[in-house]
Amino acid sequence: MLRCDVITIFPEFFSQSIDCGIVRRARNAGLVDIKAHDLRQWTTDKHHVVDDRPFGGGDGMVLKPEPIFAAVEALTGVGRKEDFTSETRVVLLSAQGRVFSQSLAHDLSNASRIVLICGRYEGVDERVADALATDEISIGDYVLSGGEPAAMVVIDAVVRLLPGALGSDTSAVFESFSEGLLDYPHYTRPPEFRGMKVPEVLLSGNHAEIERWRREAAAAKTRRNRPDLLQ
Ligand code: JBZ
Repeated sequence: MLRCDVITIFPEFFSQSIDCGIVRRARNAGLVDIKAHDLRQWTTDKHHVVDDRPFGGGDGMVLKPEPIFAAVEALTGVGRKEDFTSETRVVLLSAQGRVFSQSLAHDLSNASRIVLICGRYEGVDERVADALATDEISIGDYVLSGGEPAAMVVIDAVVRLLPGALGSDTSAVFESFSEGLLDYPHYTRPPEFRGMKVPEVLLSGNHAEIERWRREAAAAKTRRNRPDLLQ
């Protein structure tokens, strides 16, 4: 059983997203337990303040270190990255992280414990990245307002890799990246829709021809949409 704890100022963000699809099924099957925790519960002041002004000046606010260290300590019993077992990963979602990938998802799926810390405001006090997080991850080169959507992306990508998470109907469609190409185009009924025809070969029943068409269509689509994968 994989245990996932999310530290966030928006725990509600996760209630619906973890209750859908494969993630929901994996939870119901006892493969993963996911809990979102409100960072404010680890503040000690009357107004539950989690942020403060940046040293050195500049715009915006920074997430304070104390509640985050207290949260991780409360959830794991450990408050420095050197002291986590190799089974525990503490992931900081930040725009300054290394870019998430399928191989990192595989790596995380071998953990028994994942704590995800969602950045907010202009950023997180750097001592979290330095001394607490085992991993600092970004899901890509675009601007998010916070780490919550990124944490959900990581959870989804990891949970579907847990043994037994994919039913027989989905297991074949495992990873479009596993062969270094995008997946081939898919069609279903009707064979003609608003004048758009399904490629004839897919209706032919000739499995050798179908496989050849799919390989070529996948390569063409990769050339068009993701030429970087062919470099
Ligand atoms: C991420 C300040 O909190 C943030 C801001 C941007 C951001 C994240 C957290 S995580 N971008 C990404 O994965 O790209």
